[in-house]
Amino acid sequence: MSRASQSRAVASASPLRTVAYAPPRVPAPEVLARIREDRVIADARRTVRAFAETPVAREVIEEALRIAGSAPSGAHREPWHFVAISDRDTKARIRVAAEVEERTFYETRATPEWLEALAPLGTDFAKEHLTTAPWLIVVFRRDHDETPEGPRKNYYVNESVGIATGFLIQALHRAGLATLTHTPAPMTFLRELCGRPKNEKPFVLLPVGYPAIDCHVPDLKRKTLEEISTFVE
Ligand code: IYR
Repeated sequence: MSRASQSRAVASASPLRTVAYAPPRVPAPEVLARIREDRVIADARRTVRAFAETPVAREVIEEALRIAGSAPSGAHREPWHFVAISDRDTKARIRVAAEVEERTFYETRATPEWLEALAPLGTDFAKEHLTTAPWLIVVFRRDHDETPEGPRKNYYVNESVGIATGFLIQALHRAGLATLTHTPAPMTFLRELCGRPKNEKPFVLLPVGYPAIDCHVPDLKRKTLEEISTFVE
């Protein structure tokens, strides 16, 4: 298709109906206090590897997934799907499959440099959290959608699904729940275990629950604002 006929095709697509958007303004004197409050909450979040078995209501997970689904996405394609698992057998099967992959990662696939980077975290192939956490959320990415007219490509899928996952992690944290951003590699086994179609690829696996009573986390320091930002004013 020539450029001219391409732009004609675009021009003929009907524009989206618009609606007024006027969210309530935070009064100016309150803006800083509000964002600081949020920052303190966000800063208290820690990735957790030891979960309590305490149940978490399905409705809580549903609300968190609605928040994740509110993320911006390329061309508003919403190229994600979330599988939330509390079923014990399914969690056990995921654990077995993940540990097989992780064992080969730690024993053969990881480079010495990577193992050195992980050493301070003390991680190994054993993934107990996959069976102790009350929920596992598997985030899938859709590089294309299957439509009655055939496959339809999605755009900025990595960015979109990454942002949605960030929303999800932060929403769960604000509800007092901990997550682990877990990426067993390769994760292909998750598609089959979750019964998802071929156009979906596992993006990340998040165990979700309350931290175990005796949960400890590494005493990490975050980079300072000066280290992570530059202002051009
Ligand atoms: N997927 C492995 C290894 C791992 C990799 C990174 I990067 C981490 O921050 C933590 C672990 C595992 O889950 O053990």
